[in-house]
Amino acid sequence: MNSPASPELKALLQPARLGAIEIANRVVMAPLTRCRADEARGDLPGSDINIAYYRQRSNAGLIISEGTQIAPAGKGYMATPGIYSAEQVEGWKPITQAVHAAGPKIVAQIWHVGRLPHPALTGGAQPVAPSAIRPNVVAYTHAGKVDIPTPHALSTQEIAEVVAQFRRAAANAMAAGFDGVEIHGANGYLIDQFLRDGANQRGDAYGGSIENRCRFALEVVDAVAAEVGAGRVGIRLSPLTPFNDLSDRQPQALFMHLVQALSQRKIAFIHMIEGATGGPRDLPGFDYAAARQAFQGSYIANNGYDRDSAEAAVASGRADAVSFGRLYLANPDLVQRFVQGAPLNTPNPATFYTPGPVGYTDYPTL
Ligand code: 8OZ
Repeated sequence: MNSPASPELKALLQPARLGAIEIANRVVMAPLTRCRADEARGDLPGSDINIAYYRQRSNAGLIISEGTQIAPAGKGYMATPGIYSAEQVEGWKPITQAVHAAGPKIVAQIWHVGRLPHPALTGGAQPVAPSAIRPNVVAYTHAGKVDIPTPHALSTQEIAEVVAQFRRAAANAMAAGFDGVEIHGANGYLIDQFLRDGANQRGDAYGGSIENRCRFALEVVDAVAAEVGAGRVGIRLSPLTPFNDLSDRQPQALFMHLVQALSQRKIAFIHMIEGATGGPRDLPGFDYAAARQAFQGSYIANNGYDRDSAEAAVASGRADAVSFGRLYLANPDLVQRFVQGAPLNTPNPATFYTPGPVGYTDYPTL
C-alpha cells in the first residue's frame, strides 16, 4: 500500500522514447560496477550469476550495463568485464537475451579509466591520460591498496587509437545484442580527464580552451554515432563530482558548451550525475535545468533520487527518466516496490564488489 505521504506513481510509469530506443517506463537501472566478471578467462561476462543479476532487475524501462572496458588498458578495477574481445561479445549475448525476453531495453556502458589503473590491473600497461598528472587516488588490486604511477600523456596518434577502440566497442555492443551504448564521460575517467582542466594541461588541439578540451569527447561521440547511429548513443556526465580527484575551474561554461555540441549531434540522451557521485546533490556551480533546456534529446537524472523525488522530477518535466544505482542493487524488483509504495531493502556496501552471489543475486524480492 502507498503510505499516505506518497503520491501515486504516474509519470515514472509512462513509456518514453530515448532517441531510437523505446522504453516502457522511465525507471532506469544505473550502471553499477560489481567486479564479478571471470578475470582468469579474460574479463568475461556471462556467468550464470551475471545473467541472473540482470534478469532479476528486468523491470526497469532501461538497463545500463556496468562499465565495460574498451581495451585492457582501460580497466580500472578487479574483475570488471570487457567489450573488446570476441569471447566477451559472446559472454554478453545471454545477458542481453535474458533482459530482452523479460521486456526492457539494455545499453552497454563503454568505458576507459585513463589515468586510474595500477599496471597490475592492465597486464602491465602504464596508465594513460591527457597529461602526465598523477591523481591522488589509490587503486585496489589483488595485492590490496596501491598508489598509482604517473600516467603517460597520450600522443595525438594514440588518441586516435583510443577513439577507434571506443568505436569497435560500440560495434561489439550491437553484435552482442545491446540496444545502444552509453559512453562513460563521467566520474574522473578518461573522457572526463580530457574535459576538466584539473587533469588536462595539454598545449595542443586537445587542451587549453573549452572547445579543445571537448574535442576528445566529441570525437568519441562522432565515431560511436557513425557506427551505431546517433539515436542509440547516450553519454554520462558529472560536471561537479570530485570523485577520482578531478575538478574544473569553470564547469558551467565547459559543460554547457559540451551539451550544446551533443545536442547538435542529436544523440539519444545525456545521463547526468547531479552533484557529487553517491554523495551530496547540492554542490554549487552547475545549472542542470539549463543543460536540460539546451539539449534536444532526453535527460536522465541521477544521484540520490528516491521514489517520490523521481516521480516529481519526471512529472514536472525536469527529467525524462531517472536512474537508480544503489536502490536497484539492493531491490531487484524496484519498479514493483515503487508501484506499491513498499519498503526497500538496504544496500550492503561490504558486498558491492566481492565475488559470488552474496550481495549480488540474493537480495529478496517482495
Ligand atoms: C565505484 C566503484 C568502481 C567503479 C564509476 C565505474 O564511478 C565507476 C565506479 C564506481 O562510474
